[in-house]
Amino acid sequence: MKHVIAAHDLSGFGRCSVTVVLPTLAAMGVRAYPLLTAYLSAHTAFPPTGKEVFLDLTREMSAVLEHWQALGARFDGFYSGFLGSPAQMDILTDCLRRLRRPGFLAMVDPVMGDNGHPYRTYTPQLCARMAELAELADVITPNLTEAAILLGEPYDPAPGPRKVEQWLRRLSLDGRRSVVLTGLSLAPESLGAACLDRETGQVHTAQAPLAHGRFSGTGDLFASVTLGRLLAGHPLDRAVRDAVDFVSLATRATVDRGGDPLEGADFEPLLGRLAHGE
Ligand code: PXL
Repeated sequence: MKHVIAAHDLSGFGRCSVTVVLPTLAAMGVRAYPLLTAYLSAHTAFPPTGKEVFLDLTREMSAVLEHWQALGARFDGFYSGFLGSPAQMDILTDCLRRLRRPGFLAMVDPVMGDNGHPYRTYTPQLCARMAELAELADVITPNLTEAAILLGEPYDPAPGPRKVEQWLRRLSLDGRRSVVLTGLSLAPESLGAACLDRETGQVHTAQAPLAHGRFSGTGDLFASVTLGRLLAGHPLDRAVRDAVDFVSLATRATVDRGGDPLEGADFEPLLGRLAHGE
């Protein structure tokens, strides 16, 4: 069994981050150790009410890592997502530098925004530090908004194949890291991803039927499935294909039962399919 540090927030309302990451990786035979960045009463895409709880856990993160070190923990991978403060980037950068060894897999999902806008809690300073953390990753999984922020380019909701390939190559930092560009629609009524595998230098795309609605947490679901497959030894294109298919399945199931996309996708009843490699 692979052991992975999962640095994400815990949001009470709305499925995203650890409430998605832990069950998904568990279903794929990966043991994820939650290193909580923040506790939120609800994820940040809910309409503001003035009653939001945001508990920043930056101080606790260092102490947690020290405790794990004292317990002699050994990790095969690292996966970070939503981060709550610039200081967290320092802690995680330091942690990654210490943990990296041959065979170690570091995935940074540079969670910063969606639909052309940064999330409410993401300042320009936080975005700049996220880019620094992402430089240490073996694989990054930005959506189109995050890719534009990382590259300092204007947001483009519908880039064509040539631009996608250019962006993938630039985001790979000369082939030092693999890149998965998510939330990419290459044909009407379809949604998926494109990836550049640093092992082969090749670009692949994957598309699946689109479910209408702005779903929360699907980036976390997508990255978790991709990571689970990579840790099982599958190549990046297969991992991305499976992630695209699974997110499509879960979001369409949610639409079919009339679920609220803000609450996230109903992925839990489908997790058995991941376990069997379907
Ligand atoms: O799914 C990304 C994410 C994670 N955590 C929190 C969020 C979001 C996106 O809105 O608000 C708290």
